[in-house]
Amino acid sequence: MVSVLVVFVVSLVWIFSVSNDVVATQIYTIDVVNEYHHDPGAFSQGLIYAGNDTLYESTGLYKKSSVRKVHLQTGKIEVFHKMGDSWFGEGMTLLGDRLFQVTWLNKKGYIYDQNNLSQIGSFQHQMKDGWGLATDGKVLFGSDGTSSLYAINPVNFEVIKRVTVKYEDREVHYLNELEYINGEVWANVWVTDCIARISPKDGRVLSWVFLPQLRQHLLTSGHTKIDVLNGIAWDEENKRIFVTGKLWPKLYEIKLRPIT
Ligand code: DDQ
Ligand code: CA
Repeated sequence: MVSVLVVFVVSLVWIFSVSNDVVATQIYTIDVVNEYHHDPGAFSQGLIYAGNDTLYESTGLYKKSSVRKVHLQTGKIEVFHKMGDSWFGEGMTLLGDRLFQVTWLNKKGYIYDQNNLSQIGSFQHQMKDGWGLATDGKVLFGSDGTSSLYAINPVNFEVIKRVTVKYEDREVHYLNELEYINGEVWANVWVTDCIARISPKDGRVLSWVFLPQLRQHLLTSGHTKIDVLNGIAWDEENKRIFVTGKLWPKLYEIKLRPIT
């Protein structure tokens, strides 16, 4: 009788801890700390913070794609590189002193000098398409609009590793702009107001950031031409997170606040 009771209690504790694990996925909302001007003509596809109040941004759309060096406080474009009319700029990251950028449907990427944005190289990659790029300082992380997250060798551009991104047991598709933050890869999920915080080791979504208020506020204040949330940048030194969107007139510094 006593042993039956012990088994029962142990099972209950076990079930509770397991189910608790499932509901314990942290969900964050955000608070806006600062807002800055952002070029409303920038169809943002890649965003990086490089220190010294300097952002780099890659923009898309045929005939309009570009790479920019932007002053954070003013939103002023300090250096502008226009891409060829037939290219659609996508994710971009800074590794060493070079910017690596992918394009949408061509499996082709470009390498730029971070100072003058002159094109100093190009590469072919093995992802389905080019969507997001980020780096941990060693490898490139890439997304291609599927649920795959790739680790890519920055010298020969071969895929070192591919994980399927999953929240619990469901695949998370449409992974877009990326940022590497404290061992995690953060990803904008295309056409949602959500950022997935992913373990690059196994693709597990560790937590979610929900931030619909930014796009909604822009819409209700009359900015009806805006597109989706896209663009995450991380200032490692000052622990600042920046986000923006495609054709958004603002770029925001945000802080996360847990709501679960
Ligand atoms: N992507 O950034 C999510 C990868 C692609 C966005 C494409 C938006 C549509 C633009 C129209 C393209 C005309 C072919
Ligand atoms: Ca980024």
